[in-house]
Amino acid sequence: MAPDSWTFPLPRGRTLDLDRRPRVMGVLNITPDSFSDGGRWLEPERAVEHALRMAAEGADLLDLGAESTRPGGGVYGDGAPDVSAAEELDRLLPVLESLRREIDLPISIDTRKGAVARPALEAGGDLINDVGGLADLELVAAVADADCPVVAMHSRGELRSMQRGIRFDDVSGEVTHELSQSGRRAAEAGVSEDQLIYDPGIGFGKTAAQNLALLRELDGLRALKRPILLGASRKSFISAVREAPPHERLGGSLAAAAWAAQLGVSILRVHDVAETVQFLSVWNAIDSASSTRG
Ligand code: HH2
Repeated sequence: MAPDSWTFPLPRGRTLDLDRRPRVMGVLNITPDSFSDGGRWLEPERAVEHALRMAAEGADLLDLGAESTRPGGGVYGDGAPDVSAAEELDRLLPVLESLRREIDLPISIDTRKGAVARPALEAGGDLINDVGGLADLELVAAVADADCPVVAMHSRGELRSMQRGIRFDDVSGEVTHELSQSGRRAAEAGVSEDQLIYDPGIGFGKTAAQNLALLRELDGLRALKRPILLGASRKSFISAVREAPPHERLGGSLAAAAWAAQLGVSILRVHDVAETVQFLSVWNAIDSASSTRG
């Protein structure tokens, strides 16, 4: 197999095939308070409808989250309140179960808790997306037992205060190093390296300037030799460059997507699926167009 392509086995004999061309992961926030679309998809029928729309628009996988993780100490005040595992499951499971009956797309579960990850994998989830960077050993054990892919996202400190007192001397180098440490800890708990997808964690414990530097130096994460997922969609660093509310950050989100595509990111986690799919289709078509020069 080419060194820059990866095949992840999924339940029911399916696979998730990744390479250095971005796949599109559509975000479904089943929450009352997500930073860009809180409350829009809290009702299960509306959530399922929105997920099916993203699938029809060309999403390659879906990411279902039932807890907002907007960080505290910066633009989001105290950040998102804690949500119990029981409440997360109450929001998540009806949507997950009904989607699983309707579509075959890989479904990722965006959670920091093993107590959510395990039942969600049993109810039809295919992979875990952990913004906690594999800190919860119960989550790591659930991933090891299910032998499923897992996204390990970089963050530092507690969600409630991580936007305070931030310091990096070399943001890309430090993020890469800390991600490799998360991978090593997970390996000690039985997760194989083949299960890992890494994410630099744009907006989590980083200033706007550090987010921009991290994007610029994203190819430093290639040292991890694993696929990279990027979640830059609608994030506040876009507004630090040119002020706009979250639902008016499509242009900035696509700029980040273009940059990531150029650097070989494997998955883009986005809110605006149709626009990102169109953008990537044209980007790929230009990239592979035949030259008419003699
Ligand atoms: N960002 C958010 C949530 N989950 N997962 C990964 N792997 N990478 C990210 O960058 C990432 C993520 C935050 O975005 P959103 O889900 O729209 O907001 P909220 O956390 O407020 O629900």
